[in-house]
Amino acid sequence: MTGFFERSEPIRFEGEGSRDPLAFRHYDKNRQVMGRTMEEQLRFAVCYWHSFTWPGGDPFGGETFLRPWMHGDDPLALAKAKAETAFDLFRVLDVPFFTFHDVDVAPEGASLSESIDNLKAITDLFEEKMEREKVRLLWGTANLFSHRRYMGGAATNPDPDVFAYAVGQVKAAMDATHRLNGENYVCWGGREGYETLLNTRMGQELDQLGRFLSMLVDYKHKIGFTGPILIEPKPKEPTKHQYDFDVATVYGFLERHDLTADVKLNIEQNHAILAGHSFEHEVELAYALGLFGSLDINRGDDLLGWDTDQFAMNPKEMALVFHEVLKNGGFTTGGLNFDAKIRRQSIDPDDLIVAHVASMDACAKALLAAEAMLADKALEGPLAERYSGWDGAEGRAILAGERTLEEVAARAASLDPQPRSGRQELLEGVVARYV
Ligand code: XLS
Ligand code: NI
Ligand code: NI
Repeated sequence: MTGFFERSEPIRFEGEGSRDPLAFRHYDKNRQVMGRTMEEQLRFAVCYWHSFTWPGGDPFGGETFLRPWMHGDDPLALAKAKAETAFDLFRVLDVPFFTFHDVDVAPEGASLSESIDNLKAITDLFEEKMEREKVRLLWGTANLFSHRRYMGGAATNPDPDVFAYAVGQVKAAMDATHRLNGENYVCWGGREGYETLLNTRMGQELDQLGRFLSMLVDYKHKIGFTGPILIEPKPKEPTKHQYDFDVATVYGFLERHDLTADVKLNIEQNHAILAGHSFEHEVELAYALGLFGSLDINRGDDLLGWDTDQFAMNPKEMALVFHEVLKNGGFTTGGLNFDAKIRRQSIDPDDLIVAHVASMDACAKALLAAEAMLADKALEGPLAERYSGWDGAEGRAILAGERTLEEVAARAASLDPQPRSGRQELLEGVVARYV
């Protein structure tokens, strides 16, 4: 332990009566939920960037956190100190996974090859620490948006040399993820979008993005990386228009480039809201299109129109999402990544622990509500009844493509269908009973 956190023992489950902010009231990792332990169902991951790399700045003021590993002359030594603290947190939270961008964990060097060497040094360290702490990598990714070279995009940059640099970086991040047995590899579009159409060839940029992703898929097969690549849709921020706008848009893009077998989606709550959808909408659509992969768990502020990345504390919304995930058999390679940051004023080391504990508990509570709703068929029952007509011979024949327009029209002549209530308030009441 580095001593950054006062506490070194793992947080324990104490049950609902506990008032200790450093104890779990719902997250009982060994409890069985639909055939798996809670730990296996939720697959929590701590993210490196918000918890260890973000200094607490906002557009109007700088750093508030003053973390010891952010100040000093030897960047690689600082990166190692940061890793020590990160693994301290993983142990205290007793989470099974973590996630990172290349630049979160290793300093950028003066050249690409120096950056790659730094990443290798940290990968060595991670390998040892992961073995000792029994923490696994949910996914790795490359930061292709912070450095000024990427201000006009990475894969969608007008300059093919920037595209090449991004390829160099993404290859190294994929190699590191593969070496650490990462279960997925994530591509968030970063600055793949535009500020103004006046300087943008949209069609060309989309073709570049397609090439980039296709090359990455080929490479993944070449090195034997078996996990999926996950695109993370987001409609805006930092660019005015991000190409990976939402689930539906990415679906079209993947279909066009024939990538749906290898590329799935990492869906984030705050991004869903920014796109004008609900979190559960994006999750349900991803399942419906066969693209569900993993979740970035956080929440936006209802009154602010940007990606505030607050810790998820909203059991009702999450219960509906987990209802969908459990209904579909639970996560495969995916999990719940805390893409969430504590607020700028939360400057105490314990704030970092408390935030994760509270959110893990809110997720656990939501998971149990989802389990109960499924066990009682509280939503599935009414849904089955509402669509039961389609289970009949005629409904099935239409869906199977066995009826022509004329045949269906002919049958309509003898019908007089009666409207039936959608029962929305009844169903809202049902959900309210479970959460
Ligand atoms: C930013 C994204 C980012 C990705 C990883 O809005 O959520 O944090 O999850 O690049
Ligand atoms: Ni995210
Ligand atoms: Ni985000």
